[in-house]
Amino acid sequence: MIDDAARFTRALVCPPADTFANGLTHADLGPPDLELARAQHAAYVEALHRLGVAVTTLPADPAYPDSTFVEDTAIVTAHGAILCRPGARTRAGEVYSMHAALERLLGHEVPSITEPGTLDGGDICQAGNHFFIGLSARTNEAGADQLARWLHAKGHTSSTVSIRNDPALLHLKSGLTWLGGSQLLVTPALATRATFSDYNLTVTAPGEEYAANAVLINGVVLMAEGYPETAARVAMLGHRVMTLEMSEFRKMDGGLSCLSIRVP
Ligand code: CIR
Repeated sequence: MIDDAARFTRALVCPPADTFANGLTHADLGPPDLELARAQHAAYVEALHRLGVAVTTLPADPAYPDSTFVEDTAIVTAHGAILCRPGARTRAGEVYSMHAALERLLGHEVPSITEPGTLDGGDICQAGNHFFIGLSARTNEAGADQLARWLHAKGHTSSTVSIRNDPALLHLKSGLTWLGGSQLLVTPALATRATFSDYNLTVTAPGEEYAANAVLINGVVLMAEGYPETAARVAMLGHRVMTLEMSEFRKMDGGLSCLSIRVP
């Protein structure tokens, strides 16, 4: 049975721009290969199509090298959408094109996180009706508080999880994925957090922490290619797993979830 919160009919994406290699990164894995990144992005879009998702593609904007990581610009739930206010200065302007695209797609006005709040979509993990809100170098308390109030008004619950002492995680979802029901996929560092104690945790295999960022969509778990032990652990839960090459996005600190905004 597919969890309602993991059913999606539409998604928004944005292919890597010519300036992709100028984006923010601490990965130390060398510069990305733009053509390969574009091929990997195309395969990602193709996978969404195969899962029954209608994909809206925003034009690549060279003014924003990180704009392919669309997930950071908005939160979309079955009850509406809210625009983020990205914590990195160079990414702030990415929200304008997303705002227009979302309002067009949803057919209604989309509110926004406002100053002094900052919030990146990568810090927001929906787990059914509950939302984990990561407090990070990008998402501050004011942003988390604004989102929590918006979510509660829509009937959702939420709680915050600080990742500020975990330098390996850029965003909360860099180390956390909801796999439906009470299942979470987590890195070893997050597995010890009391906030997840009521969940069934699948922990990434040693050296495979990058695989913690995955997406459950229409009954399939999309995972990064190259992390076989973690993929096997997820499959052991009974999930259908589909893997995608993400090497060029990893070089820019991006995970699989960052490449799309999924819309119910
Ligand atoms: C950044 O540092 O903002 C981008 N280079 C990577 C963003 C990845 N987004 C995500 O994990 N949600």
